[in-house]
This record gives sequence, C-alpha cells and structure tokens, in this order.
Amino acid sequence: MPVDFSGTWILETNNNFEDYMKILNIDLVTRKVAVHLSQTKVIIQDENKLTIKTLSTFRNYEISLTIGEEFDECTKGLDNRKLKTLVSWEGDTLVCTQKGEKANRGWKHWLEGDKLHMELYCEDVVCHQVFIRKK
Ligand code: YOG
Repeated sequence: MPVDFSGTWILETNNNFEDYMKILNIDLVTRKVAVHLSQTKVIIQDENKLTIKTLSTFRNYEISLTIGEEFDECTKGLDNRKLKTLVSWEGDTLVCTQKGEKANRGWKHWLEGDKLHMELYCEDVVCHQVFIRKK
C-alpha cells in the first residue's frame, strides 16, 4: 500500500520561495504578491492517478497525471514553460522531474506525522514548504 496524500492541505511554512521564483525568472511585482500568498493543496490520489491543485487568491494551478508515465506539462500562470514531466515513487516519497529549459527542476512530496512536506527545486535552489491538514 503506497502512502495516500489525498486531502486538503494549508501552507504553514514556505522557506526560500522567493529564490525559487527568482530562478524561474518571475518578475518582481509578481514575486511581491506571490511570496505572501496563503496556498492550499488539494490532492486526489486514486491508485496510480493523481490530481494536485495548488490554490490561492491570486492564481490557481492544477495538474492531473498517471504515476510512472511522462507527460507534457505547461506551467500556465506560473513561469509559462513547457516541460516533460515524470512523477514516480521513491519509497514513500513522490518524486517529480521536470525536463525543460531549466536544469535540475522538480519537486518531492512526503509525509511526516500529520504534515505534508514539499521540496521545490530548480538549478541550485531549493524551496521547502510544509502544509498542515485542513480539519
Ligand atoms: O506543485 O509545482 O504539488 O503542480 C509554485 C509557483 C504564484 C504565482 C506553485 C501562485 C512557482 C506566481 C506550484 C501560487 C512560482 C509565481 C499558487 C507548485 C511561479 C510563479 C498557484 C507545484 C506541484 C506539486 C503540483
């Protein structure tokens, strides 16, 4: 039985998000707004299918995928890049690689106690986000 990430998760800490946005060439005005946003993750996990919605008052972003199958991702409303994206399991961690213009790009999700952790990385920058489950 793999870990189940399903649920609604509220952002609690967001370490180094500013540098992650910078490395993606997000403009200053957008960064000033985005860095303070309350983000909510809605995750629906059903066998090897996954939908992840990242919601905020400013912009929303959604992906649906099959774990283990590469797909075309366009980060519309974020940095608007085209990626070849693959999400797979490494033990109980969901690992995503996003091949495209930027090197070493991807993210990881894992659970620690009742918290959802996420690492967002690109080139030499790592952003660490922690979410608490919405009651
Ligand atoms: O999640 O890839 O859970 O897709 C990261 C934004 C900010 C817009 C959000 C809106 C990267 C301006 C997606 C924030 C910065 C800044 C709420 C993280 C780009 C633009 C959408 C992500 C994965 C894994 C699923």
